[in-house]
Amino acid sequence: MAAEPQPQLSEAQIAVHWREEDYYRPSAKFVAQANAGDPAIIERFGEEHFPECFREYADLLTWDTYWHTTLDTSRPPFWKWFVGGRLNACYNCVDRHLATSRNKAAFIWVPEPEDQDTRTITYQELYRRVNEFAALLRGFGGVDTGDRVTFHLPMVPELPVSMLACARLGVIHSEVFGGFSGTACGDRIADSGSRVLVTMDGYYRGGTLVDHKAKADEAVAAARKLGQEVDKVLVWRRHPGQYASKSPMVEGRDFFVDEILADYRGHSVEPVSMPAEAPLFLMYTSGTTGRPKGCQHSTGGYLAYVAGTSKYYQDIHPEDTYWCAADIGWITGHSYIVYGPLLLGTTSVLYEGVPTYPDAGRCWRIAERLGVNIFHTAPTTIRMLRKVGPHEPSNYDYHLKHMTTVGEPIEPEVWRWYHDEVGKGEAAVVDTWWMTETGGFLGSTLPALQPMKPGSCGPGVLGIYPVIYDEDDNVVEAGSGKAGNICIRNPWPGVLQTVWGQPDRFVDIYYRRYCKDQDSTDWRDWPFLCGDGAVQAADGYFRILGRIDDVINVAGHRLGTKELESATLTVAEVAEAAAVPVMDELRGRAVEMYVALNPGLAPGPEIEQKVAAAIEREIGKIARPRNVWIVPDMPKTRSGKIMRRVIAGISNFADVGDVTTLANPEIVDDIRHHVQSAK
Ligand code: 6R9
Repeated sequence: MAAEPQPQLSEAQIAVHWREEDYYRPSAKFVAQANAGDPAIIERFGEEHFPECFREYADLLTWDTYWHTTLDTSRPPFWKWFVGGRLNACYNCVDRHLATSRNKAAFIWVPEPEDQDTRTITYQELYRRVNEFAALLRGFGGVDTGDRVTFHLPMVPELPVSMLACARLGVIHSEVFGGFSGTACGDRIADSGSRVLVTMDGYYRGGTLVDHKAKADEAVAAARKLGQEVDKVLVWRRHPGQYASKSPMVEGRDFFVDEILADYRGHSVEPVSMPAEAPLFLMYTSGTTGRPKGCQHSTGGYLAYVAGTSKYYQDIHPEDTYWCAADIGWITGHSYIVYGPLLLGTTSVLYEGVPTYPDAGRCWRIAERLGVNIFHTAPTTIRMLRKVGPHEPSNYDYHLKHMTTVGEPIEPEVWRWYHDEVGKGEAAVVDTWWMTETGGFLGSTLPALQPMKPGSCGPGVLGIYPVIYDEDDNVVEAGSGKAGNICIRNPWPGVLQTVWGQPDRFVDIYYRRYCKDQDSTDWRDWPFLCGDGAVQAADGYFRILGRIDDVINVAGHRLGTKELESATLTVAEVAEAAAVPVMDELRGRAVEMYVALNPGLAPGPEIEQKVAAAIEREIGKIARPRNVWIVPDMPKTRSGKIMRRVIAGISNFADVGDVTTLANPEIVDDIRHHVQSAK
């Protein structure tokens, strides 16, 4: 197998200059009620207590069999947590709350459009629905423990129901973000080897009922091309009894879940007791090369980690009304909409729609009406809300004790708006830095114990010991003002177990760069490469500078430049393609595509349209480029590599850096003239 190219920090990332921000402190009222209010917790998770400190997280779960070994490091970096332990994820999220909270809301679903009633799903109802769907999956779907099932579902209660039903059976779920295209879904079906696809006929987005089932047909066809047959497509209906899609149901393959469920009414399924190390789910994400990778998360370690971080960093108590306005199709939704909050037995808001539809007050009306007291969202949403309604929150009577941000660096100015306007100056804010691979938070502040600093996520979270290395493997000291590659020195229970089906790639991507000794079974020799550039201030707080690999983070979604370029190359006229990020006021980054055409073809708007359409088809609307630039040639090194750094410089009106190593330096001015005069 070809070695994974190792990412490099860009020059712009190495030379960072910024002003240190002032600290903010939470209110005495918040501190008094916080789950982590005693500084002794920081001592308990000190390095000298590793790995046993994580027992405190695992003790938040109910185990069928207690584990005998907290951490097994015998086969690095395939760490094993809580070895010997057995448990069931669904039992922990649902069944165990019935004794005390049977009729408490697990989810309050807020559908679109706004005039539709909210729906409360109690723990009892969740239990019933999960059992029935688990019985259907086993009986009708023919799936069993260890099989994979792919979901392509939007923000509806049927998504957590489907996840928990799989978890009950020990079936590995793989949810593909509903906004991704059918083709993208098909790739993931094939990679995971799923024979069952669970989808929905339609869902509401910005007030209209979107036809979603059509994507299932594309997904099945795309999977077939890659050699994977889908036997059954299970279609939930947004309005049971009515079909919201124009796509025909395929006889013998497609089934309406609401019809089949009639045979499983009242059925229950024993939760399957799984080893702690059994995979719970796959979550695909983009990386430097090739196809998206299926990050495999464990049952025991992952659940312990999300329970602990939800309790101490999200400060979730069972009596809270918690709203994470992210999508479940993103790791944030798995960890901090579904598993973490349910493990703690709280009430969560699940929102189908767009935060700014029909107007800038929608979120604040929901918060007011439902009494939301914890709010979690991404900088891209915060920027959007600020733009459309900077003073809107003050029109509503809601009070948040705690707020979170995740997914991208947040500009201090935007952070302050979030704190002052959305939080009304009353809420503690945590900036949580982490990634799909890590299961839960890596860097943040304990809200009652560590002050907030706009623009910085904070120190490593409990039990996480980060380190920054430079390109020559030296440790970059805190307070040096230098940036480097941020790594985590130790294993932790939430870290991915492997890349599904590609263990060598897993080792290569995350551990090869800074491994000190490949033969060592000492975890200290195996730092985990996070993939971000970062700087550590003298106070120990980290400021994250963005991805160092070829990933463009658009509104919190990781898009691989390779995937964008492959999609572009499906257009027959295109000879070469390069994707670069440009600054975008709302979405953080947007994509611009540069394409060179096959000889003899003339540029024109039809080709630009075709490129945009191809990207939308292969990846999804989220990836649609802001501009498609048709250029006579790409700037290339003498070895033929396209110099994206140069193109990105042009797109952003920035310095393109040194071009002396280019094989065709004259092209730079040509492209600059063409692009900058058109912008
Ligand atoms: C959870 C999630 C991961 C990448 C990550 C980093 C960026 C996430 C951040 C942040 C600055 C934060 N990122 N949280 N950057 N501050 N608080 O986002 O997972 O979709 O895999 O993205 O997002 O660059 O490497 P994922």
